[in-house]
Amino acid sequence: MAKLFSGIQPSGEIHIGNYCGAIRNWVRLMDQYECIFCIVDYHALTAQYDIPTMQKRIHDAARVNIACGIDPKRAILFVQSQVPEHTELAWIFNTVTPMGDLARMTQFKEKSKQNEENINAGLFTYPVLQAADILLYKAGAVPVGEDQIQHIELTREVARKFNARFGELFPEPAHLVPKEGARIMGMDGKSKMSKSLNNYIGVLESRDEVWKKLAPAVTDENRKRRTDVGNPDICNIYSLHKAFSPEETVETVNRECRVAGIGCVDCKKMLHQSMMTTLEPIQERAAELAQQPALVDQILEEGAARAGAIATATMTEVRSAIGVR
Ligand code: AQP
Repeated sequence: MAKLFSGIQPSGEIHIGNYCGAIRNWVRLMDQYECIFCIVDYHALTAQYDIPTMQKRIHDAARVNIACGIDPKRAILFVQSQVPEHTELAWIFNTVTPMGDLARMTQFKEKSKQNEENINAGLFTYPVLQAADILLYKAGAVPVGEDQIQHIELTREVARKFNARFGELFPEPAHLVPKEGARIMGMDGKSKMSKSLNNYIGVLESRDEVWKKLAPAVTDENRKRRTDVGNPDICNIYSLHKAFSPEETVETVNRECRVAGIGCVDCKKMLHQSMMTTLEPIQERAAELAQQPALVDQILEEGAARAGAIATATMTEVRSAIGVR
């Protein structure tokens, strides 16, 4: 079975963008690939973070992933910092990665603008560590949201550069992007939903909390009154319907919005229902797991041991290929 790798940062609450763009797809792909999922805590070091609560965020990220359907019997789930080969391989990859390629990365440019006071070298070489995460397991597939496509392209470039210099060792992994939900926007409809931008709906938020965020959310801004017709094609709420609602509801919304048959509030109420139908079962499982913290720890420990075995084998090959012991 081909290998698949993907990761998520413990940089805050897991939101519906992470769920639609990544985790939901991970769950669907578990039977088709040998799956390796990682809480990438070293990546989260590139932004300012609260040190005392880091372990809680890591644990919560794992818990939410399991609650979303990641099955530790069918997939490896572990924490990046527990397998030190990630950073070891990243250093070696640094030596084959052109600075110019890194400087072109959209995420680096955006995050540099957001954090002018903390443009660190780790933010710049973030995609190199990501290439190491993926290639350490020789993964052929990487399910991600749209924002990460550029980084996976760079991973392929790193694999090519390494293979050309040291011999054919790594595959060139493909990115797998979902048909719907690959780029969930924040409630302003303008910026990507992000943990760090605080414009998100968290997977664990209650019915009331979700409604408080949906109610004022921006829709088609040309639709000023209830009687005006709307254009779903430019409405974030319609995009969210496509990610959460059954086909029948998506069709109704598409049709009725265009003739002012439904208003934006009606449309948001329908979306709210669809979202909670997806989120509430996850929330129930997450609440159960919150009562069993030792179980989550054990899953992560076993995951790190399994991931570590693969990582050790790859690094033996890498060291030999580059001429060190
Ligand atoms: N808005 C989004 N729509 C679709 N997919 C998304 N992903 C993130 N945001 C969206 C996907 O979620 C996976 C994990 O992302 P991450 O935690 O590694 O980092 P990120 O992409 O930087 O996510 P955030 O929420 O924006 O985090 P912060 O604010 O901490 O930087 C990835 O597959 C990503 O594509």
